[in-house]
Amino acid sequence: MSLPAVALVAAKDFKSETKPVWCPGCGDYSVLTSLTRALAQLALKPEDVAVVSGIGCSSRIPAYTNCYGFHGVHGRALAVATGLKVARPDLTIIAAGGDGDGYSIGGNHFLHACRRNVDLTYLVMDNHVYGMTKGQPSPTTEPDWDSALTPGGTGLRPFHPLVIALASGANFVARAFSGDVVGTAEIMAKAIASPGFSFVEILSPCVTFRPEQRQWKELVRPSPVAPTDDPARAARRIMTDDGFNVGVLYAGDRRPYRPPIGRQQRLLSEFERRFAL
Ligand SMILES: Cc1ncc(C[n+]2csc(CCOP(=O)(O)OP(=O)(O)O)c2C)c(N)n1
Ligand code: SF4
Repeated sequence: MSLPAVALVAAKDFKSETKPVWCPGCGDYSVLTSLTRALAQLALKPEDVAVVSGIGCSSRIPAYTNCYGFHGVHGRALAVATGLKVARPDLTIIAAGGDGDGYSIGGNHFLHACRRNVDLTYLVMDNHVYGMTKGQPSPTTEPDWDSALTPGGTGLRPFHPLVIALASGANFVARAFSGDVVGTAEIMAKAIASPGFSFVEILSPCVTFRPEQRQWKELVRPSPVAPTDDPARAARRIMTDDGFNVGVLYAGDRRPYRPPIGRQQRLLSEFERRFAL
């Protein structure tokens, strides 16, 4: 049997030489490993992929890959990722970050990225806390989480990212657990391969500020049902599970939004003439 002319890229080839500065035991290490496995599984090459992030511990991820990377400003990963995909449709775009970055300061961008359904994949490493800035509650923090910064808890109802993504128009919605490296890689590969906006919420423990999240490994289980393409059924399932069912929960068939590029360029002088008083 003859060997392929070009060697296939292995997962390790997607890792950069930059050593992560995450705390020992942080779930984000495993997310990085799953991402590199998924990209290798899809037979992509590092130069085919751009990883775009905001700010936070989890948002450091682009630097740890060998792909094109953009470590931007807090909450704006999806704005950059959307623009990049529109300008460079040939690239596979991964936007990544934390629950604070994506659901708090970036919450509005999250809604509209789902609605636009541009072909990209959004990975949120959700640890229900702002890790980088030392443990403030995030939109997904439980209302009774007692901490030095929020004695007695916030008392606020948590944001429900999966159902919000579904209601806003995301075409692929999944939940994963960082501790299951192989399962998370498979979910990521499906998300990347699915056309349109794919959202993967990854439970990724912050062992420093939420050490109790180490127990998540006892709580997660594979979703007992196959993915559905019926948004109403998906919404009912997601609203009624306990947050620990892992797998692809919704796979739709909305056509991705692909605005034309290069055809509608106008000269600045044309606009100036139109707005002249
Ligand atoms: C405009 C702006 N506001 C606030 C901050 C401070 N800040 C940096 S990271 C962060 C939250 C990070 O939390 P999350 O996205 O959940 O990521 P994690 O560190 O938990 O991975 C905040 C509030 C900032 N860098 N920029
Ligand atoms: S503070 Fe939390 S989220 Fe940040 S690197 Fe440490 S364990 Fe991970």
